[in-house]
Amino acid sequence: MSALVRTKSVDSDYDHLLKFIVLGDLNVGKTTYLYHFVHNTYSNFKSTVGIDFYEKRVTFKSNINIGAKYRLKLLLWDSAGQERYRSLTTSLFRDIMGFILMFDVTNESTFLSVRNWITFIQTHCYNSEPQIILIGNKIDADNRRFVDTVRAKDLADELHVVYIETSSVTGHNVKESMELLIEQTMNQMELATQKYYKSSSTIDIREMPTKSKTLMKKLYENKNQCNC
Ligand SMILES: Nc1nc2c(ncn2[C@@H]2O[C@H](COP(=O)(O)OP(=O)(O)O)[C@@H](O)[C@H]2O)c(=O)[nH]1
Ligand SMILES: [Mg+2]
Repeated sequence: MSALVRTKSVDSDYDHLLKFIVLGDLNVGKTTYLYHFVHNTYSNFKSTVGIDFYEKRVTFKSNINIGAKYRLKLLLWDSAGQERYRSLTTSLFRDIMGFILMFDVTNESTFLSVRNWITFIQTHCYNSEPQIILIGNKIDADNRRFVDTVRAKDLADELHVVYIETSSVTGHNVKESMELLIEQTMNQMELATQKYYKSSSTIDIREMPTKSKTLMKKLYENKNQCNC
């Protein structure tokens, strides 16, 4: 089963486990962004050494299974930047479902690295359609801005990813950008799950997301009743 349809065991206290990673050059604000999202406040960190992760629980209202609400456990991987992406452990990428690719709007070279990061993700990610959000961070430092919104948006369009501007200091769009990645990932996961069970002639209820079990069971029964 792909990472996208992997879900919790029956007794755990969440419905889905989502693994995201924040990538980008050194000092773009990755650690500050994650800290702000998890703790809802700003803290000035020292640069990350190696890779670490944060955990956060959120609830999510499904767009696909209308009325369904899921308890999500987010595992948010932080990473060191610079050219060290080459040495990032690629096995980590196996389960990553969503990527936050960050650059610093006050530092052009971090913007110019975005293409390299995209290539890196495409090369190492096991999911053929990874969910990626491009973030231009540090918009509070507007007087030092080097990369304007239009230019960043053009690149995002070309790369077929969503572009959002944030400030990890003020918290502007921090929650919103993470919520968008969650939504994109959950939509993709639920659609893949539906497709999987619709096309399956046999069904193993133990493999289903608990919250979707009743719904999927109904779907499967309807499918069996259908003559088409
Ligand atoms: N002005 C401003 N500074 C930021 C922002 N985000 C991070 N920083 C600062 O940029 C520096 C590097 O941040 P850090 O999170 O360690 O970057 P990382 O190497 O990508 O993890 C720190 O001094 C942060 O306080 C932001 O949104 N605005
Ligand atoms: Mg860091």
